[in-house]
Amino acid sequence: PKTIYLSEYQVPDFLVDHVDLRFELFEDGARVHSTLTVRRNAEARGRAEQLELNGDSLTLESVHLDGRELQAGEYEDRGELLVVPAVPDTFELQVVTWLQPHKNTRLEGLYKSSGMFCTQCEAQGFRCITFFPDRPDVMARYRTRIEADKSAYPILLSNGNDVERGDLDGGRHFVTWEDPFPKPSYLFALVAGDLVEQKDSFTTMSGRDIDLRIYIEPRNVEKTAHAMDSLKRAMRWDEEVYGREYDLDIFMIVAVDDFNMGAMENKGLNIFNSSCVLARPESETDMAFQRIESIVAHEYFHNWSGNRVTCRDWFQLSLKEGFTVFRDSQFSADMGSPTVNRIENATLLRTAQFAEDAGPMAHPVRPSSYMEITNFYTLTIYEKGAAVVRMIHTLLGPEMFRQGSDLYFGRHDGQAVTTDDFVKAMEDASGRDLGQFRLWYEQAGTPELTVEDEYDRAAQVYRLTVRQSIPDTPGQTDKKPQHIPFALGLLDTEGNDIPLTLAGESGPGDTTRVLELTEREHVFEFTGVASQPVPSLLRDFSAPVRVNYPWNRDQLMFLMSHDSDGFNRWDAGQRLAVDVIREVAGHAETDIDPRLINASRTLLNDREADQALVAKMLQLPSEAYLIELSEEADVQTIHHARERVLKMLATALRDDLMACYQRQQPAERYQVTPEDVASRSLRNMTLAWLLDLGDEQARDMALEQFRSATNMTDQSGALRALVNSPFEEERSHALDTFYQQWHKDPQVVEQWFSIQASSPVSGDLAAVRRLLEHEAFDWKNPNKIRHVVGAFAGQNLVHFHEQDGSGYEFLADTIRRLDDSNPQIAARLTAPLTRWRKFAHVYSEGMRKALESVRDKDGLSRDVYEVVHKSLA
Ligand code: DPP
Ligand code: ZN
Repeated sequence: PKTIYLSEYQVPDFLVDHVDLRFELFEDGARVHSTLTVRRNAEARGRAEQLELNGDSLTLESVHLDGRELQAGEYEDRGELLVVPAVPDTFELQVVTWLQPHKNTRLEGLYKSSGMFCTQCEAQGFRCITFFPDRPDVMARYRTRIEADKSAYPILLSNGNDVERGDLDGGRHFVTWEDPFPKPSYLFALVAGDLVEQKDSFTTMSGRDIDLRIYIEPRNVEKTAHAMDSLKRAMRWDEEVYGREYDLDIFMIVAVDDFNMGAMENKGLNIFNSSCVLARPESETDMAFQRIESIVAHEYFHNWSGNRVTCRDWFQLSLKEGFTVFRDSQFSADMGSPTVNRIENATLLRTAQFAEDAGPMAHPVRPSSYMEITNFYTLTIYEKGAAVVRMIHTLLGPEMFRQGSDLYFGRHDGQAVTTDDFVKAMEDASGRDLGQFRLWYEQAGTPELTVEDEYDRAAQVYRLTVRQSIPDTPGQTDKKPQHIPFALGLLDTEGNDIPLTLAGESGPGDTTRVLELTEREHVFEFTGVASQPVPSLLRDFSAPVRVNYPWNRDQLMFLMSHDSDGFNRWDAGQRLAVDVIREVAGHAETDIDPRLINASRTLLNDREADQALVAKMLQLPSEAYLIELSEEADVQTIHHARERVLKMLATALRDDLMACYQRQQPAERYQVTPEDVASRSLRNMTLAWLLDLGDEQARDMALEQFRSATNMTDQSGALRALVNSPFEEERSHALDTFYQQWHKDPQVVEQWFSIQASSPVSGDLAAVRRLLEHEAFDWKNPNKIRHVVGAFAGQNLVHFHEQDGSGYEFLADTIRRLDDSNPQIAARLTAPLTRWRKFAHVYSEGMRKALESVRDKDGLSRDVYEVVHKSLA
């Protein structure tokens, strides 16, 4: 496979102004008639004579140039490229292709899922539909006519507004859609199926009425209300916070069961993985409700940050994804608990993105090369990209940031632009110099801050020395220091914030200050500090960096109870727990520090504190995070140390846990408020801890909760606790009952799969193999694969990392098997193996061998090839 470089970017030789598509859909295939209005790009004049169009897996039937059919020899079909050697400056090109959507298991381009036709074109799926300059800087207006059997496919959808419909011979019908906004081909979409329509409406800030529709299979009619509400909230929020109004008269969402990603922001016709849009309290958990709210918002927000202003090339992917994730997380924070939202974002970054940034696939937020672009839909592009936008927001402040975003949208509406254009708009609006800040887009790797302090009692001066360094990553060494907003506060002996005054400043300043780090080393002197303070560093996780400072356990306890910054209260607790787990790791006789027990007891009994934060603070750091923090991770030791701390805590706190459980009575009516979510989370966490002990009273409580639950959060919470308990009989009985109750609902069955595949108690490899044989498992459905194989390799670390290497071999087999049918999913599943260098030798050897066995497969896809070769390099 070929590597593509950002430095080789050239403007397109030809532009397409208009695309006219006609789809004839049949059971055994689809014929696509495409008519392109093409002109030579003035900016590329003098370069190419010939027209080159991308294609992938297409059967070409005919080519017409300005109405004349081209003969063999007048064009060349090279499979991935259609070349027409001699073309005039402007012309009309008509191409007819034949596809087989029912055989499309890659789920890119046009395919069938549960009897409906649907599309996925990002990043390069449009070329699986017809020959086209399939790159985001070619923006055209589309008119799409869909023809299909009327009874099997009564609903025919595409982007824009429906302008014409009618009946055809042979029981067929057609609908024509016209999208007035020029768009890149990756935003094209088509759906045809026997779907039910749920309608609502929204009045925009300028008083226009928008028709909102969600299309689902009939069995899902009860599951759309939450997505519809989320959509309306997102539409209102984007008007209020960003001044962005929806532009078409109709906005549609379609739910699809087989989907490689979470969802897709196609213009006016968003297509969603069912698991990211459908929910009702009885069958979906709080987590699903929250995920849906944020993804519906995310895709909607793309209408401006992505569709109206799009990416020039795929190296700029974070232009739309980083910004849109930032927007959706601002939205979620406004809808729920901002602190919890911050904790969740930071957790994802610190466990998964930091690991990616330290691994063989590390890349900058704006990569400089790739082989297969679908491998770059990463946590770095999305989450670190969002953190970078958040830092601009922090540096500029909300008002300037809004002026910057207004300028960006106004200046680039209808254009395909770069991350640099985004930063430039922020600079121009604010007058700030973000020159050095741009390194965040160019340099990979997680910056590390090492902080030292010194207190001069006589002078009442507190001196803080901050050094930054950025580790080497593949292809990048000796990095320049970055511009880092470093928010901090200082706590006095009472636990109050000290107003901060830097040397040379007059008068006391704010209690949280954002220091700007730009050099390798800074010394900050705070004056008028009356006693030795405890520093609260990187408040609200103001930058995606690691911070090293030698807090002792008493200081961490102090921060846990006094820090005015909720995020750092939580983080202090995490640091304390990490420290305690590390202390007992490999030492079976060591008792755990009573301070951790006391801190947890205080939290469990604290009814005044924000319960959402309490629920988060009680969770021990995950195994994945502990691995990320280790030099040479020993998974088994980490797992057993964490388990032992959990058991000792649960033993010491049994009565407090019982009391806390009893206090969390289910609400009358299910609501996804931060308070109710926190209460259910506490309820299920305390239950899980107690069951982990093998407590019989807790077992009965779990059985009762399982039987009487009126929502899925409580029912699956009880099921999970039982599955992870030593009570074998109750476990298998609960699993059977649950399956009988829910086997008709694929989304619940996914939960049932993942609870088993991720169980550190019962989810060993043999159990996982049995799940693959289960009647409900389907190798063609990405969600099923993710919930069994993905859950096992990604969450069930103790079993995946069995020292005999069986877990690795199993994953390698799975990747080889999926490489032919769905390379995107195969490449995604490879991620856990790519981190092999992070692990102790007993693990890393087996992981490397497994990667090699994938590498040696014949006909490896470009997707998997890139991941495996980079990992072994
Ligand atoms: N562009 C999609 C999203 O992140 C992913 N395909 O919204
Ligand atoms: Zn997105």
